[in-house]
Amino acid sequence: MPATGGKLRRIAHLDMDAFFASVELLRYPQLKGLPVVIGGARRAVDELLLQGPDGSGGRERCFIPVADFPLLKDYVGRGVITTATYAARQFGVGSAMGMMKAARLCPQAIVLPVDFDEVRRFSRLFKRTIAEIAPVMEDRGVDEVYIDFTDVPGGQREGGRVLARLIQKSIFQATGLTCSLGVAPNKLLAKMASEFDKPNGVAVLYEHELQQRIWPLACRKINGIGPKAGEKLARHGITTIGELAACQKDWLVEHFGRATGAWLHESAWGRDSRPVQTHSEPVSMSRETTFERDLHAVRDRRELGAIFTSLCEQVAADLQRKGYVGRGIGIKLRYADFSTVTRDHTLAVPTQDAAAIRHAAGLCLKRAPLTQRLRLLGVRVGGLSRLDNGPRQTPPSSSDLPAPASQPGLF
Ligand code: DCP
Ligand code: MG
Repeated sequence: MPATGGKLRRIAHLDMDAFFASVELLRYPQLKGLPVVIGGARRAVDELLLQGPDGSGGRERCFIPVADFPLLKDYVGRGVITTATYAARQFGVGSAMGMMKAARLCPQAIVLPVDFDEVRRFSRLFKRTIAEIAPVMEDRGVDEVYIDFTDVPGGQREGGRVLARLIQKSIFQATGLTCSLGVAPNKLLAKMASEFDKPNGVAVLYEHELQQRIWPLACRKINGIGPKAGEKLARHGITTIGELAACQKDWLVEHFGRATGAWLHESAWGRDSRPVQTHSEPVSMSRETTFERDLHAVRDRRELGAIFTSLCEQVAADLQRKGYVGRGIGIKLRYADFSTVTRDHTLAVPTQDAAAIRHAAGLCLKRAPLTQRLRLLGVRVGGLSRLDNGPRQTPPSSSDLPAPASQPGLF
């Protein structure tokens, strides 16, 4: 699509490589090149490592011998892997995989917990570095952004490759971290292209390459086609983007509804006119945790209650730090059999208060089945508005106050 002044519209998607794991490697450089997975709880590992085997303490992180790091085969906790280094991925280990399964695939992998403060610090740093070079940048979360290259000096050279390499180099100098970019005519294609040459790669994609480079990919590679839509397409025999492109638009509208059907059609043909938005507001904030063992709503009430309260406090702290209030309080429960339910409650007055969130989340919980054991609990606050220009926060009315601590059958 031609942009103003006869220039081609060039949009980049940048995604950090193995982000949480790479951040850990910065402080433990002795682990470079080794299989490392991120998951589990922070403090215990840190303290053990810094103390050393004899408990004498005071060790510098970069001098801790590799042999002292905890291995996946010895990991006793549960939960899923957040991410893995590329060395670990060679063993088939990856994001969202259960720790137990990962331990079978790569028992010798070193396991480290995530440090969110550190991750956030590097997230800010790499985004600031980009913004100094190319100011039209859209923040898409902790490790990815879209950048409009169209009017940036060098943004048109070699289809954007020159500017992409400059950004990579600048980020590496500022942080020691690598990233990958896709540069394409729009956000949809750039997002797909940024995966082409991971890690530390740049992929430049032109409109005329759609058939050759995009159509062979699985439909799920289109950002927005999730597992459910992917399965539904597969049931109709559509697995690649090329097969999706071959579908009549009317047929897609008939089976997926007007908006989704039209969007599927446009996406398969590589069309996307969304601008790169420099100011985006978060839709929701959430915290969740997988328990060390499955917990029962009645028998483990005290433990669950404490975790539940802590999650509400964490979400409240996130809202307060970022200056948001929200009205839509939601919970997520995952049962021992991995089935998942969510429940929501809308508050009359938006809040960022932990007790008000806890109370509303408690009301949600009353409406959820609690006969099976639980493996995961999550708390979410949606319907956000900024505290400075949104509705002012008022003290909670008596009906918004937390319920008495113990209620039969509920934690
Ligand atoms: N993350 C997470 N939960 C997930 C997936 C990812 O908390 N289910 C975190 C850990 C990742 C970070 O977000 O480090 C970025 O996610 P990516 O999907 O970009 O994965 P990585 O950056 O780790 O690897 P890649 O090199 O494939 O981008
Ligand atoms: Mg990434």
